Amino acid sequence: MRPAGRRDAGTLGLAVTDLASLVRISEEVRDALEREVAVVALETTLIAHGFPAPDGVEVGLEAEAAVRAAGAVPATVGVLDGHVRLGLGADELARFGVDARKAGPRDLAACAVQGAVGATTVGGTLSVAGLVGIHFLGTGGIGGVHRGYAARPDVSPDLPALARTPILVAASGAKSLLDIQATVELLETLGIPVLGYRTDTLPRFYSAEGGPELAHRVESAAEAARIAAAHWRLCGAGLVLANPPPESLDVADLIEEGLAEADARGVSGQAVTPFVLAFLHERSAGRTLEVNRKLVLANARLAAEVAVAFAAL
Ligand code: PSU
Ligand code: MN
Repeated sequence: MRPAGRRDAGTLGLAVTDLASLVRISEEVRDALEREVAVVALETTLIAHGFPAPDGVEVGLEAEAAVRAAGAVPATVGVLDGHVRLGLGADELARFGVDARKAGPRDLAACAVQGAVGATTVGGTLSVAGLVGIHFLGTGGIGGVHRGYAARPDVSPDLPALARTPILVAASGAKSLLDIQATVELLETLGIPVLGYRTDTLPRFYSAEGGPELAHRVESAAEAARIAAAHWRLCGAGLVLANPPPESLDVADLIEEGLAEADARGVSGQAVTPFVLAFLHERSAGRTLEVNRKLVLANARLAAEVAVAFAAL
């Protein structure tokens, strides 16, 4: 096979970008998609960079178990051995360590062609899941608008990915270190509904209270599924189902400190989140880690419940 991307007159590179050779779907996920049963996509950035090793891999496996317990099939997404993959085995999950590249939508192709391990963010996972018609994703928190965006427009590609992909994402709001109000504004601009799951305000990741008011509240997974179905029928794309963390922790001051420390050390761009999360985990003596783990599992379970309710519509 010629190197991907090289083209000659006749083919314009089409042969080497054949979808089936680029995207590999596990047998379990393929079977679930064919039978139209509930499938929930899970990301790998939080496995590789959201938790210190080996916790990340454990959380990934527990999230898969939570999806199964709710009656859905997990499709963990990542880039491995030259392929964009949906559905990973335990040995494969274990390869998403700290050396994995963080893979947003812009990074998928380069990771695949270069044979790198690509840990997909919410945005990267949405891009891949959308390709095969998966409609649900569970994660910790989505990316959004970073603080200080007026000086440097650091806005997560998770938002434009949500704006173009018809997938409901269950999350405990946005990442804790963001400008939450600006993130809510941009979600509205992009036409992305945020449904509070039994809450009137957007959860602030580690803490359930104190976030901005939401326009919409739902009381059940079935209600969320019906709104998602109607949204897609009306040609809408992504939605966020905002699920308060099962256990609430106020770490606003520590986040300020972590961001200042990142700035002082010249950490920027994609490296900021992993840096600040590690800082929080360390300075809270592991308490942020515990809450983070619990909310990831709760969101995986909720995404699965909505997927199951949607399949029954
Ligand atoms: N929230 C967390 N931990 C994480 C992330 C979010 O608490 O590791 C990851 C998710 O994968 C999310 C990504 O999609 O960070 C967004 O990163 P960025 O802002 O660079 O797009
Ligand atoms: Mn960014």
